[in-house]
Amino acid sequence: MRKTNINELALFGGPPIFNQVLHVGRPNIGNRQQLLNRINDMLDRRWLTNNGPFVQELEEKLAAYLGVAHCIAICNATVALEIAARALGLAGEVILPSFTFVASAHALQWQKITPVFCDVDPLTHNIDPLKVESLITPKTSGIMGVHVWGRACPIEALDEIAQKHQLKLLFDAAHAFGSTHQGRMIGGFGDTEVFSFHATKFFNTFEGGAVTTNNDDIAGKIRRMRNFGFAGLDNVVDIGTNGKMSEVSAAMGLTSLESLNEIIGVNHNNYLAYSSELDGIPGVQLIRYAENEKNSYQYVVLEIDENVASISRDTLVEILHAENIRARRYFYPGCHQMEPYRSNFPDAGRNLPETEKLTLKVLQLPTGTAVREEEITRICALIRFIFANGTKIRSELTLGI
Ligand code: T4K
Repeated sequence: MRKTNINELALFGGPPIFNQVLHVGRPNIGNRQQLLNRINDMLDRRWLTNNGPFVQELEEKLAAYLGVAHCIAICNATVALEIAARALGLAGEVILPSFTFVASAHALQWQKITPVFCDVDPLTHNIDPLKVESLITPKTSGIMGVHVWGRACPIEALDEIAQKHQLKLLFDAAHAFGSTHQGRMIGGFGDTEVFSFHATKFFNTFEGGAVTTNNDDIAGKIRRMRNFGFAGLDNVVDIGTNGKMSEVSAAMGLTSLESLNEIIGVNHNNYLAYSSELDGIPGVQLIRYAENEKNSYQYVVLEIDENVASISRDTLVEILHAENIRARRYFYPGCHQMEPYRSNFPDAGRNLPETEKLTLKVLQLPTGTAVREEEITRICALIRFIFANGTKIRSELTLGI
């Protein structure tokens, strides 16, 4: 049902446009029978975890797909970041953007490494390399770039700074599985890169992640650290943790991999539908992915300029939630506004003006194989209706207070 009057909006008491909630991050499920077959094999083998055959097969296939020498599967990306940081010997301070999921900062802080937040380029949403150098101190040991929305962050510029100051360079590539940078797959840049295969990512292993690297020594360390530091049956050579991926997760990964192109195709079509149907709304922009690079299109991101658009991002989110469209506000409010960083660095916001603006502008819309094109058409028609009636909606909200 299309809304023709603002009183029909669910926020004002009308029925929601969808009966069931549409989520951002609804998991993509590959071929169910293939997955069940693999789980049967796994049960027959009675090999459930600890570097089992599915994990090894997944690692080989991922390394080949990414064109990288080593891929080490881990139980999730947060632990993978922790292990990568430790394997690289990071300590003291590490520079990273505040505009990222809080796991990027927590993975450092968890090991008593201080995250130093850098501002972003408002055009790319990625770390601004021009602002990195001024944050380097004698305590800095590394830089963590984040490929936000799967769009490569400024790899060459960060690499140049890292080399000049002898810093380690790692990338949080949680969003960037399947993305390229100048035609090369993300995964082989810097000292290490870290992927997330969480259920909400377009390619998932239920929970999971991986570290990739072309460096044999680092790969060896990460393999040991993932398994308590064991270098042989009874020989522990280093501090380690339990970062192992289970066989059932790897079975899901192998199955997801078989549907990878199909899932990316659906995401791409969804992205194109959103782009054309939301085109031309004043103050509203869908972020664009370069056509000459690969991307998974798993994030449909709207940027709303409150000075031009008829309503704010937060009002739009409130209206959409009432209609059962669970749009998200990644990454609001920015890591520096979350604990313990907010208390540790109360003045951080002063150096992060672009981050602070960006966190108030962006939202993500549902996509993936769980969303039908007809649903996207209805979401877009609703969004157009909301912006066309923004002034009336605002005054109705003010009157209702
Ligand atoms: N670095 C970056 C840049 C990241 O974005 C992330 C994770 C990481 C590192 C760490 O990766 P992992 O350690 O997680 O591997 C979600 C995800 O949990 C998180 O993985 C992701 N980034 C982040 C951007 O989003 P939440 O707290 O928003 O998740 P949640 O539970 O609200 O789920 C999101 C939506 O998905 C909900 O609307 C419901 C839906 N959903 C979720 C699950 C798990 C389903 O429909 N089915 C499901 O099974 O963090």
